[in-house]
Amino acid sequence: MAADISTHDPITSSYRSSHTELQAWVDEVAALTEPDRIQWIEGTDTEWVQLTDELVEAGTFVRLDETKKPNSFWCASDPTDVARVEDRTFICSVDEADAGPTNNWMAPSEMKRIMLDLYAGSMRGRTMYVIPFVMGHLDSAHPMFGVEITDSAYVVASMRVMARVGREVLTRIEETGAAYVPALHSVGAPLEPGQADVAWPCSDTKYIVQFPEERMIWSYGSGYGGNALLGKKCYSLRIASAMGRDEGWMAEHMLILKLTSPAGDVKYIAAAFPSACGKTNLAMVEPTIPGWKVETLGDDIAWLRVGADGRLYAVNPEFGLFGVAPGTGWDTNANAMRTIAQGNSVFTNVALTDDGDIWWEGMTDEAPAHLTDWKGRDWTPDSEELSSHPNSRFCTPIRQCPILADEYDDPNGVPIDAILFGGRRRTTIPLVTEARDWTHGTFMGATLSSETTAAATGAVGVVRRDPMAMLPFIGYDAGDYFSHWISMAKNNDETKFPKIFYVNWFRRDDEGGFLWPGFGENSRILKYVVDRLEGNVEANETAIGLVPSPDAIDTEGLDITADQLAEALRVDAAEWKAEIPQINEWFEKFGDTLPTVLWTELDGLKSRLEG
Ligand code: GTP
Ligand code: SPV
Ligand code: MN
Repeated sequence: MAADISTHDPITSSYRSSHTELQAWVDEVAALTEPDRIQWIEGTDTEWVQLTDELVEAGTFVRLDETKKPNSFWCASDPTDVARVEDRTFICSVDEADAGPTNNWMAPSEMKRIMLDLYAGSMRGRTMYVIPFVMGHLDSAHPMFGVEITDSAYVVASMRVMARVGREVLTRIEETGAAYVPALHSVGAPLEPGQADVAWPCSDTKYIVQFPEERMIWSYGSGYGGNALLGKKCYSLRIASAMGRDEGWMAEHMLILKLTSPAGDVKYIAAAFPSACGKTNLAMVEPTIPGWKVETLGDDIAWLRVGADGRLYAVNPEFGLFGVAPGTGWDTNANAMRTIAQGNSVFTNVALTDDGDIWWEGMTDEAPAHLTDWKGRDWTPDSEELSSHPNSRFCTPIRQCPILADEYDDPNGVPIDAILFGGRRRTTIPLVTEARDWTHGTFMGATLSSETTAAATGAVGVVRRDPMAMLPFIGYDAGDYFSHWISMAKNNDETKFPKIFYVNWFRRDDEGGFLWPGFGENSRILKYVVDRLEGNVEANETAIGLVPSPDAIDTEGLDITADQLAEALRVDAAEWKAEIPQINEWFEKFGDTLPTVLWTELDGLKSRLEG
C-alpha cells in the first residue's frame, strides 16, 4: 500500500502512537485516503458526546426524548444499505481452494489493486477515526486485539457499544507490542470542497473483504453493521474461524446462556441459529416453567476453547447487542426491552414516534396512530408498507441486560454442556432431535438448513444449507471447517464435550400457523435438554437421531394440543427422503475436503430411512 505521504499537507491527528508498525499503517492509510483530520478513539464520555452531537448535527442521528430513551438515537440508513451483502463478501486467501466452494474469492493481489483504487482519496472531506479495540476480555490469556480505521462516525459510535474500545486497549497494544487485526473501512463517499454531506454516506460499489493469511480486513462502500463494524462478523467470525482452525479452537455464530434448574443445578448452553432465527431471543428468554432461570452471556458470537479440565469453554467476544428490532416486544423478549429502556443505544431503520421514542412492528400489539417510518415518511396503521425495515436493529450495551450472568466478566468463559443447532424450517425438521455423538452432531450442523431472512440482501424465505449457521461467516473452506469440528473431539476427550441437539421453533401446520408457540415456551425444550443430560427421560431412536416422545416435554400450563405437539415432533420419512438428494448435492460441492465420516453419516441416514 505504498503512497507518498510527503506530497500532502500534514493531516492533523489527535495522537501519534509509539507502536511504530501501527503508526506506520495509520500514516499509510491517511496518505492513501486523504482525510481532513485523524481522530484516535479514546473511549471517554466526552468523546461520546462529541461524536453523537456531530452525528445529530449532520442529520445522521435524531436524539430521542431523554425521558423515554436517555442518551439514545434514531438513525435511518440509505434505503440501499440495510443488510449484510453476501454477494460482495470475499475470502481472499492466497490459494483459491482455501476459500472453498461456499465463499466468493479473488486473488489477494487482484483484490488489493481494485480496492486501493477505491480507497484512493475516499476519505476526502471526512475525519478518519482510529479505533483500538479488543474482542473478548483485555485480561484474557489470549487478548484479541484489532484496530479499525473508518471514516464513519456512525461506525465509531456503534463500535463503542459493540466492543471494548479506546485508550486502555491502545496502551496495552503499545506496551506489549501485541499483534492486532488491521481493519480498514471507508463508506466510499469522499466530499469535494464545499460539497454538502448526506445523512448516510455510502457507495453503490461494495466490498467486504477478509485476507485470512494476513489476518486483515478491508471493507468499502457500506455503513451497515455486519459490513462496517469490523470487529463483529469480519473479525470475530471470518478471521477468528481461520485463527481457530490453525490454533485448535472454534469461532461460532452462537448465543451463550446460563440455565439454572429449580434445584439450583447450572448448565451452560450455546446455540447456533442462522441470522434472524432467534439467538437474541433465546439468549434472553424468560422461562414459562416455574423455578427455571435463564441468564444471558452472549447473543451472537461464541469463541470456544478446550480448558485444562478438557471441557469446551465459551466466551462472548462482544460488548453489546446488535439485535433484530421487529418482533422484539414485552411479550416476546421483555429483557431486550428492559435493556434498551436504559438508553445509551442506537436504533437503525426503525420508526420514530411523534414524542421522540422508537417503535417497530411487534413491539406492541397496537401501532401508534402516527409515526415517521424508516424512510422518513409519515406512517399510519393504514400505510401499505412496514414502518421499520425487517432487518432494522437496536445497538445497545450488553451490560444493561438485567439478566446478564456474572460469568460474563470471566475471561475464561463458561464450560458448555449442550450445543443446539437450529434453523427456520416450515417442514421436515422436528422441534428437537438429539445427536447420537459428536460426529453425528457435526453431521446435523453440516447439513443445517434454514429459510433465508432479511439479515442479508437477496431473496427471503428460500431454504438453503447454512452449516452451523456459519455459511456467510466461515473464513476458509467449509469442508475443512467440518474436519476441524471432527478433529476438535478427536484431539480431545469427546466424553467431556457438549451434547448436540437440533431444534426447530418454526415448523408449520397445514394452515401455515406455527406448531410450537416459541419464545418463552422454548424454555420447555431447554428443560428437556437438561433432562437428557441428566438421564432423567428416555428418547426414541429414529432414523435421524433421538427424538422425544411427547410426554417427555413438560407441557404443564401450555396451550398446545396433543396433535400439535406430536406434529411438531414427527419424523416424516417421506420429507426426509426428499432431503437426501439435497444433502448429497451439498456434500458433493466439497469434493475431497469433506470428512469421510460425514458421508458415512449420510449413508447411515439413508439406510435407516429405507429400513
Ligand atoms: P442475528 O442477530 O441476525 O444473528 O439474529 P438472531 O438469531 O439473534 O435472531 P433474533 O433472536 O433477533 O430473532 C429474529 C426474529 O425471529 C425476530 O423477529 C423474532 O421475533 C423471531 N423469533 C425468535 N424466536 C422465535 C420463536 O421461538 N418463534 C418464532 N415464531 N419466532 C421467533
Ligand atoms: C447477522 O446478520 O447475523 C447479525 C447482524 O448478527 S450483523 O452484525 O449485521 O451481521
Ligand atoms: Mn448474527
